[in-house]
Amino acid sequence: MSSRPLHLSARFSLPLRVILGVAFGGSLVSTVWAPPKGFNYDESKVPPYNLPDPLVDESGKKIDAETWNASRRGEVLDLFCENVYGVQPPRPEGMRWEVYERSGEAFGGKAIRKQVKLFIQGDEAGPTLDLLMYLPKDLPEPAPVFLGLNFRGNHTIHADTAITLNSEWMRKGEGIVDHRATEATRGTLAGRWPVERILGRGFGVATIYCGDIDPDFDDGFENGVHALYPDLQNRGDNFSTISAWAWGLSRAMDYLEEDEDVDHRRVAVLGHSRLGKTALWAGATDERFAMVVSNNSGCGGAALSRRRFGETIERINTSFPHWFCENHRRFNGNEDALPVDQHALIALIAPRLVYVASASEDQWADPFGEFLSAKEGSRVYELLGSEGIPEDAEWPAAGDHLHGEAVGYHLREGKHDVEEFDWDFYLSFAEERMLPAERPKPGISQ
Ligand code: GTR
Repeated sequence: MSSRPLHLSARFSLPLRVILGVAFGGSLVSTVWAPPKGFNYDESKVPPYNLPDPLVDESGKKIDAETWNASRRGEVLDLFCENVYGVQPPRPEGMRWEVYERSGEAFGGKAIRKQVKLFIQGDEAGPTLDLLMYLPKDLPEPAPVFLGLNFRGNHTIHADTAITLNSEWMRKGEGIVDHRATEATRGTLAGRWPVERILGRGFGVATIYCGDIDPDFDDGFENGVHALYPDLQNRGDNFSTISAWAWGLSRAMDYLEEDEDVDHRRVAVLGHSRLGKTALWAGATDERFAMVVSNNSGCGGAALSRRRFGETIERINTSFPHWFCENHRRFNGNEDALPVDQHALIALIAPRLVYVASASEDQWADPFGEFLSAKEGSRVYELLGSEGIPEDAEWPAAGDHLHGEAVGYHLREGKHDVEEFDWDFYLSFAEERMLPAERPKPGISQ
C-alpha cells in the first residue's frame, strides 16, 4: 500500500463541533490495573509515521468508489488476513441448531428469552456454541439486535437463573474453580450488559461465550473450533483465535438470519477490548453486519499500530501468541513495515455503520489512536458517498462524542470497561440510523 503522512497531533481543547455527552454512569474511580511500565504514554514521544493509504492502489494510482467496491476492498481485506488476523474457513456444511429453551415470560413477562445450541458439525461430537438471546416482547416487527461475545459465560451477563451455567474452560478468576464457572459467577458481568435498558430501547441482545468457540489460551490451536481445521494451522496466515471468535459471530449470524423474531438486516456486532478487536474483524469479514461497535479495543483493534502508544504489536504477540496469525510477528518492533494499519480495518466496514469508543484512563489502548483510526477510515466512507468523522474534526474531550452520519466516536471518562454511558450512545446512534423511521436523517450532532 502506498503511504500517506499523518500530520496530526493531539489537540486537547473542547471542540466546537461536539456536544457534551450525558455523563451518568461514568466511573471516575481510578483503575486498579496499572498500565505496564516501559511503554510510551507520552504524546510528544509518538514517532513520526506514514499511514498506508487504502485509497491508493499498488501501482500508486488513486482509486475511485467503483474500484474500491470491485477490487480494492478485497485487496485490503486480504492484506489483513495475510498479515494480521489470518484466514477463516467457510460455514461448515453440516452445521445446524436447536432452540433448546424459550420463554415468553422473561423479566416479568416483558421479554422473550431463547437459548440456542449451534452444533458446528451437526452433532454433539463437534464443538457447540450456546447462544443466549433476549428480545423485546411487544414489537410489531422483528427486532434489531446487538450481538456480542462475552468473556465469562452467558450466565454472567444477567442474574436470571434460567440462563445455562457455562461448563467450558475459563480463565482464572473469582468464582472460577479448576477453570470452570460456578453459580457464584451468575450476573457478575451484568454491569457491561444492561439488558433491560437495551430491551427498553427496542433492541434485542444476543451473546455467546468466546471460549465456546476457542478457549482463550495458547494451546497450539488444538481445542475449540481450531481442532476441525488442521490445514489452517502451521502457516503464516493461520486461523488465529481472533479470527475464530469472529468466525463464531458469523455462525451466530447464520442463525439470526433464520430467526423470524429477528430483523437480520439490523444486527449490530459489538465487543469490548479483545472482543472489540474481534467485533471489528467480524464486521470487516462479514458484510451482513449492519453496524459494528468497538469498545476500548486498543492494539490490534481500532488503535493505530504505528503510533506505538501504550500496548505495542510486540507486546501483544508476546502476551497473547494465539490472538493473531504467525505473520503478524514479523511486525514486532517493525510497525512501519505493516502494509496496513488499523484505520484500513474501519474502512473495510464502509459504508455500514461503525462506532469506536475510548475511555480517558485507558492509556494502554491508546484512546487518541482509536480516534485517529475512525477519522482516517472515514476517508473511505466519504469516497462511497457517506459521511464519517470530518477531516478537520478534533479529538473530543472526555465525556464528549462526535457522531457522523455513518461513523461515531466517544471518549468516556474513566477506565477500560463498558458502562451504561457507552451503551446509551450505541443505542442512540443505532436507533437514529438503523431503525426504519419517519425520523429525521441524522447528520453530525453538535
Ligand atoms: C489486555 C490486552 C489488551 C486487551 C485486554 C482485554 O491484557 O493487553 O489488548 O485486549 O487485555 O481484552 O481485556
